[in-house]
Amino acid sequence: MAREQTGAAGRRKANGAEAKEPADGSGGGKDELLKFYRDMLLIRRFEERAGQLYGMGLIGGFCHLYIGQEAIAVGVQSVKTKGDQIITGYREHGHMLAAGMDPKEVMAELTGRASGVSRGKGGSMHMFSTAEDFYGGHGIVGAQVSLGTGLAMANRYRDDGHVSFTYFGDGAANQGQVYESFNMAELWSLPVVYIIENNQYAMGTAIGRSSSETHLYKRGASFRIPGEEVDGMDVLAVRAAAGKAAEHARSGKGPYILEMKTYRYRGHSMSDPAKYRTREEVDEVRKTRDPIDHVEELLEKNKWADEAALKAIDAEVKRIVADAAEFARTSPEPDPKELYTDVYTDITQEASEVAA
Ligand SMILES: Cc1ncc(C[n+]2csc(CCOP(=O)(O)OP(=O)(O)O)c2C)c(N)n1
Ligand SMILES: [Mg+2]
Repeated sequence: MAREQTGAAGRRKANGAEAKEPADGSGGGKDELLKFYRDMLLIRRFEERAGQLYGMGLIGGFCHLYIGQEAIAVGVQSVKTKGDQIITGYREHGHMLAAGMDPKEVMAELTGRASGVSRGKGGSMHMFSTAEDFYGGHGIVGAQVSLGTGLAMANRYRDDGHVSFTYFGDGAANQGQVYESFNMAELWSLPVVYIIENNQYAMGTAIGRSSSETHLYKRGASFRIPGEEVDGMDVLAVRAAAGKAAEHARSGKGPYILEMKTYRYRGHSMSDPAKYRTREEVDEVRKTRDPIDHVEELLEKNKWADEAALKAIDAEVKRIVADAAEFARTSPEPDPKELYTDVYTDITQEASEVAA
């Protein structure tokens, strides 16, 4: 198939071994694996199309693609229950699709249309949907970590059993507010799972050039927060680790850190000189560690899907993405009056509701 990897055979050859069996207790039954496959493929195809629309000048501003990292959002959010919150940075399209948001609304937000999830006013980096428990979409590196910790504090205050899934990158892991948040989260046993998407680079800076401790799962040690390194290219490993971490947080034991080892195939954003890594490095990961190839192998090995079945899923996904792109291209732009909506919350209204 013509997506950004060379096919399951390439991975098997490069590894010199058969694909792993689903690990005990991590799920990986037929239906679940097919769903993971479809959900990851949807993200990849969506992102490929977003890249094309950007090239055609239909998307303005910044745009950061999630290609290569699909197993993380899909695996983590498979353990989410309704009411658990998701919050992340600007590389966010995949998290929204994995949250079940309508690809049409996400694509229309990218093209700045009124039918976009943030009514065309947020763009790629600032999408938001409390209906889907999605709290952004943040352009300030690391800021979502404090906000996600605040969401967990609200959960604790309401004692509602919900968990905040707070994602951030390897670059964000060096921000000061992350550690203030860690301290409070452990001190008050807040139900938050910190998911560090370590894709090895912060813009053009390799992690080894900017971090004295590159094993980011250890970063909570001085706050007594447990941490674990996870193969972020293996959706079953992600799902298993996320399930364990969420259970820890939900049962009142406080925060948990998951360092997901992953890789982004595309540039940091749509303009990236790509001088900081070699073509061979990128190709090697695509060939040997691709998260979609991995599930494809498992499905074929277990005889849960043959080539025709996988092609049918791809065709369905492509249709969804084509419809989303068409919707995003043809929907009207927001009315200029929208400049004045959603700017402030009407606190007088809220206060009168509380009083009543
Ligand atoms: C506070 C702040 N500093 C710097 C930037 C510029 N900036 C945007 S993305 C980025 C790199 C972040 O890398 P990482 O956290 O690894 O996330 P990734 O892009 O790899 O997903 C930087 C430095 C910013 N947006 N906010
Ligand atoms: Mg990074």
